[in-house]
Amino acid sequence: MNETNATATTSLAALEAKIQNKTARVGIVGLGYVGLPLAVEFAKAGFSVTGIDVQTAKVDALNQGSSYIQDVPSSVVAPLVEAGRFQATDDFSVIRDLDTINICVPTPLRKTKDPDMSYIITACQQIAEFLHPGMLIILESTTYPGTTDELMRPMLEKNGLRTGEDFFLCFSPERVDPGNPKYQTSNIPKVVGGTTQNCTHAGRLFYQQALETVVPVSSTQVAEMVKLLENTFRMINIGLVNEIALMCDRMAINVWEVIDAAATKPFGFMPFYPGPGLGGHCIPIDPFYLSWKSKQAGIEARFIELAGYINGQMPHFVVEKVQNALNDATKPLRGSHVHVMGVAYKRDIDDMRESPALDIMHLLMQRGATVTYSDPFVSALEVEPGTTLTAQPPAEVLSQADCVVVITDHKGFDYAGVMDKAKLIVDTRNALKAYRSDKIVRL
Ligand code: SAJ
Repeated sequence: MNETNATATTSLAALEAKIQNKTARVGIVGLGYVGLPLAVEFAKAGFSVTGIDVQTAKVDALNQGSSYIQDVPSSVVAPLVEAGRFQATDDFSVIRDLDTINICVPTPLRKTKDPDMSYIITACQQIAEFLHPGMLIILESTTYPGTTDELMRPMLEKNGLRTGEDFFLCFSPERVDPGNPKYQTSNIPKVVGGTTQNCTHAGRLFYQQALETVVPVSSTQVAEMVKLLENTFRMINIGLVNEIALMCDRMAINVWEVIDAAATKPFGFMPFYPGPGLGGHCIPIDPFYLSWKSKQAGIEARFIELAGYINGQMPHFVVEKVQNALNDATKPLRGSHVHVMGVAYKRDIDDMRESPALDIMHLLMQRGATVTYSDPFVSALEVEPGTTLTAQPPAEVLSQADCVVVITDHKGFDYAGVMDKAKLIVDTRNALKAYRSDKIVRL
């Protein structure tokens, strides 16, 4: 065995032993909706876990046993902190004493729809400073195929350490679905692919200590692409069903009835539903990481671009529905009071990122409407720079509004009360499916 292989064998064997006897000191960079649940799973599995985040408020809260992530209650965090299993810090130098690092930082889009890699680059620069032989580094942030091997690897090798020999490098897509009562970090199958076979082996062994199912793949690029396929699949199918809704609107066909009937097909079909637009931090964004990279490879991602266009048109379509519904009641939109029910990007959560409600409310105000809203999860929002609205209880507003628009169909809303008090309703989510009335205008 030559020296290189000997080094790899020694480093891998040492890392394997630490992982298997749970003495490996685990580090998680980025303590958001992905990083914190992952940190807790490894702490619960018996590892000593150090969370690293640049936001000191998060660090302080966690060290006091207080969680800010809906799916990770403080009652779970506090005992782990007290037992010394979990601690948080904003000091990256702790990495010199850690054995594994998962990077769970944001990967947003720039205004130009190009990937914003700044968070990954900053994290890598910090890790490279303290990287030492025997470490396992795993990127979990959703990104374009090639990021791990083409961008991260050279940065981590800058001090001479070799990937797959001195340290081990993998990509593993995060599949966290915030608020999902059935699937949480521990029981969602975990795909992992390494730069080399040794890397994949180390990544697989690592996740097997804390998660129920691990799915090894042959490279980091395959693992990166898996995530993009999953979320592009959703975005394009949502775009398709939104286009079907536009067709049905023109042909006076109830698209919701069409979808429900199509969904009775026991194979070869999966229902998606039209809506007011595409929100969230994954679905509207991840596919553009793929289209950006495929363009570089010389292939135009036309499905992604088209679906992005259609989904982006839905807020305008909703505003047209409101304007036409008021017009049919001989009321101009300008000067009318429009009340929005639900502003979060999807039901029963408090997340406003990329929420289509913001676009719709902005457009309504631009056309002269007075806009109010109700949302039990969102107490206030800045609909335009300098214009902040606060949530109002539906009972106080429904009968005053000229038109009520259901944008997000939170389960907790009193839809019977909406039916009883509202003069006119535009329902973008089929939340009033059980009601028949001329005052309901459906998407
Ligand atoms: N939406 C529709 N019609 C649909 C489904 C969704 O208009 O049929 C809209 C939603 O209202 C929302 C946006 O699309 O504005 C995204 O909704 P989503 O259900 O995809 O929820 P997300 O953004 O929380 O997506 C996450 C993703 N999880 C990860 O990336 C790890 C996604 O892969 C999951 O499939 C999704 O949760 C889920 O199934 O809940």
